[in-house]
Amino acid sequence: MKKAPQFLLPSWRTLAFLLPLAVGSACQSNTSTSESETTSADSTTTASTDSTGSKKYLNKPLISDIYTADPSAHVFNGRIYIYPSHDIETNMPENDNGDHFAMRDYHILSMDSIGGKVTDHGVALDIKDIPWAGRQLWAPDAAFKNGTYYLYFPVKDKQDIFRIGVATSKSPTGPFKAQHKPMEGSLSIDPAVFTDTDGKSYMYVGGIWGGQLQRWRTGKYDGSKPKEQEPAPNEEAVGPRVARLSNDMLSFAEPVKEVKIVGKDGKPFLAGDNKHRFFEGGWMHKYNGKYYFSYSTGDTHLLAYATGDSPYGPFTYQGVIMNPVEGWTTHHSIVEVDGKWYIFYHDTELSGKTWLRNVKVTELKRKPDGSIETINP
Ligand code: FUB
Repeated sequence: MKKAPQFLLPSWRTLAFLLPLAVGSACQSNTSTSESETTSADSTTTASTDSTGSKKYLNKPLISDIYTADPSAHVFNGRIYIYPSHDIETNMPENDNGDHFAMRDYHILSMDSIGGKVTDHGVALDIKDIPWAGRQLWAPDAAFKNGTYYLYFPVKDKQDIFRIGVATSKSPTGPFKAQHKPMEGSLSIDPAVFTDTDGKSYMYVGGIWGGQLQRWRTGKYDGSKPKEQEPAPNEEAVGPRVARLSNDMLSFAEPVKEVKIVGKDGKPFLAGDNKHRFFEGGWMHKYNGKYYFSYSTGDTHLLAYATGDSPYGPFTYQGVIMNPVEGWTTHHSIVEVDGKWYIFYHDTELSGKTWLRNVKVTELKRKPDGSIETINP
């Protein structure tokens, strides 16, 4: 995740004006706002405004006393738990590597129902208690198995390489104790753990640009020429990775594999197709026996989804779940609560700053064929 480098700006600006035309006709039943717009100055997106010039948002932030982002939501024992990033102001320069996202701990939020009171359970894991960590605690996820809660987190190690760590607790809200080393074979950012109906758990990971996934194209980390490692626009895009987790949930049971996301023509997306290709923030949910892999398109600021018949894919692109939120990044999770489906997401309503975000939730609606209605946030 990072700001768009200068050489991408012209095509992004063009896309920003075409986007509303491209996606605006999608069915929208919960759309009190019109599409977000892109500022030409910095390629972040801004909320739409009403006739008085006030910004309009579909939902309010869930909490406002701290900044939170990248919400991974789960229902454990009938209560909703949100595992977000905890955004802070560190005055780091805003740059292409996302150095301005210099988070140092996690707070877990919970609520007994959608719309209910949100509790902030305080610090659940601090970077100073992760022996191998260097900097930048980014988007986490969580899982529960065999009486233990697992918190999965990306952080740069002391060599400045993003790895995935795991920490455990007997409580969904922590405190969590980190393992002494990162997960062997782990890479990049944005872990999302999905447990299938047969009890097997899988982790999806990855993010390009500041998330470093392109540096692993040869199978080994190569940070020597980060820009050149990105595929050319006419080459196949870099895909997210997946691996089944071991029964103890602390390691991978197999080598990580690349996930293929293909168009309706069955062909993988090209790196230059930035309205469709994977960028970061993957999430898996299962609905009516189908696997729904959703993700951020990064520099086009969309949440998109693709479906398949196996947790490994391939996944065929289906459409846009959410149009751009205010801010550069967009990140989400999808969870069923009491028979309805919800999407947790973030924007920058409280601060107006791309690195100080706030989490939100809204209902996710589907058509009878299982396709997801596009949300205008
Ligand atoms: O919060 C830091 C990064 O921003 C996340 O890892 C990305 O998904 C993006 O939301």
